[in-house]
Amino acid sequence: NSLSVDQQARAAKAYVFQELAKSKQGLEILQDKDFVGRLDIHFIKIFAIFAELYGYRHDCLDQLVDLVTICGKSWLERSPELQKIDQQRESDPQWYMSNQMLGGVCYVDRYAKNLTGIKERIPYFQDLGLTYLHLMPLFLSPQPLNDGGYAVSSYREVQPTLGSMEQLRELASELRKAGISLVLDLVFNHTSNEHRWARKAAEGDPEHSAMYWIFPDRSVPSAFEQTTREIFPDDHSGSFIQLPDGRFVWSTFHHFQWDLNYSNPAVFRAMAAEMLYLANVGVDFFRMDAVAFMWKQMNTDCENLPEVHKLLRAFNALCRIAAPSVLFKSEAIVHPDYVVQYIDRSECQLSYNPLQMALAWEALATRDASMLSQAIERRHNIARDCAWVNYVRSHDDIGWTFSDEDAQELGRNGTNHRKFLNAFFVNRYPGSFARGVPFQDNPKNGDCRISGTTASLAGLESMQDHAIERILLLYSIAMSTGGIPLIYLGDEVGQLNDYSYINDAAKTDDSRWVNRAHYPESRYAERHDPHTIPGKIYAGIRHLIHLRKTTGELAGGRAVGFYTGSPAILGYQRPGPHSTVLCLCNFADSAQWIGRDRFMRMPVEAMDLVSRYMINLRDAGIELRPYQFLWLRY
Ligand code: OTU
Repeated sequence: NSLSVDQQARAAKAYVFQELAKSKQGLEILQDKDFVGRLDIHFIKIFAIFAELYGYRHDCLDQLVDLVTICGKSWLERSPELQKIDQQRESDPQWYMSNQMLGGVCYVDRYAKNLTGIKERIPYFQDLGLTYLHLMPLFLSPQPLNDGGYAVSSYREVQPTLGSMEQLRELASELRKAGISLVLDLVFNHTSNEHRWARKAAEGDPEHSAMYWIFPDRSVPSAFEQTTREIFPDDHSGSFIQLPDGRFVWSTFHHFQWDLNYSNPAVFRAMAAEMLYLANVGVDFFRMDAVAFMWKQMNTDCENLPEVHKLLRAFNALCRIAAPSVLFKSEAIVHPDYVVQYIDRSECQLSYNPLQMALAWEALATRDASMLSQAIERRHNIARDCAWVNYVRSHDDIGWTFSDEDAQELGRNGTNHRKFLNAFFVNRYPGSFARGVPFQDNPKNGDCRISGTTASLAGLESMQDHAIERILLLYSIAMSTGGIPLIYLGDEVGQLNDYSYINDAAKTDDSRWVNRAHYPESRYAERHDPHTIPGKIYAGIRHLIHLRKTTGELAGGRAVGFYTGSPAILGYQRPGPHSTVLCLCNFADSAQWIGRDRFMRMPVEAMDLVSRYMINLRDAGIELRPYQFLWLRY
């Protein structure tokens, strides 16, 4: 106890090494210089976290021995191809900050039927310019209810209708050859009720019961529920569901998704093994699903607790040792103060940018970019060498996760404003162009979120003027604020809402399926015809991609605000080493002016990269057409 963490870590490492040396495999691990070198650097982090979370347990050190063994085995099994990538990326650690980066995301079954179909689409992905492909969860899961794959029954088996693990491995390698990184979900917070661990727990096996939060009666669950939030109230109220044997199990999301109990080090160890297994299949980025919920503590809301960060840091350190090129993307769709807490080189290097996403839609609804502008100035710049993943739409709902305090400063009441936004996006507000669908409308507390595709929310479904311009405006922002832009595939041809989910018993209660449409064959077929709507959108998106990839200033993540003096016009600057790009976006459906005084101390003229025209900044100011955006280099 009187020893420093450093000294304790050294003693612990000596113990771990001594235990490893007892087996043939352990000796083999210890002989791998690269591995031991990285272990030397990162062991202390893992040890310190283990000691904090699990130090009270008599078996803490033996758990560590097991963990290091898992890491060592995994490293020895890592293919030469992946080890080469590890090396390359270690010598270029900021590779993902490049303006060449461009993401795409799709469902395997809906977009391409199966893994073979995805492989056949690689030429399209390459042609589009993707360097990052997120495939929605493709693991074995219960049928037909599986939350779009987020109820995982085995992290080591692909859902048979999609293909096999061998095919996934092959796909990862084909993608790599095409310059595309593979992104897969690590559904860390829960497993399905059909996972082997869950089945054993349901049978009453004590060791497996201890992997979940299972209680014999309602007393502890009810105490927890005093302070937890209902996430999917349409599925069940509260945070627990009852098992057939009368016990209660924690399930934050659906009743078939059971939360793992990370206060048990066996769970940490088991999930570490699953993670490293997938890393060796060839995953480049793990999308860390629903991280906010991974730790529970009585009398708290059980979201974003400090222990979650410790867990993520420990998992990250394991990758640094056993799969050094693998990086994490945080999926925390929560209050912006919490979102940033996950972003750190030693935690999650990437993070979704839910605030920018939601506020871009907010600005379209209000024709006022003040909140978005405030967010870019105040909340955009993040930890060094970390990147936002900027998206317009995802497979999920839109939650209005802005900070009430930020809104208040601009004279908006958060609660009322969310009510307005929900009404606007489900077309219950006069003049709305949006055709969204409510998600998890909770009458108990007034919570509600919005489902719908980019095109339907932007006015294409209701055939309103400017729909295409609105789509391109939002994508222009995702492409240029810094970090990695992510295209929800189908958006590039104006995918509309798909209401067929209503007739499917397994989907009808989850409106997010409206924005999880099948591959829009006919729209893709029209994409090269500039007279069609898909053709116009596609050409616009292609142009944006080209601009992004040829504009060096867009690399990295730093953005600087720019006050335009017009609430409808958003301004932000992307400084490069030699020149700066000033982006201006008009959110109004009428022309808007920026006065010449806003451009004082700037050059007289600047090139608009979007139109290739020289624009005079100082004569009379600038007029922007409805929904026009300019990228001015000066
Ligand atoms: C994620 O989203 C996934 O993106 C969803 O598709 C899953 O249903 C869910 O986890 C469970 O696996 O509530 O509405 O950040 O907002 O993690 C989406 C907290 C969700 C949650 C987020 C979750």
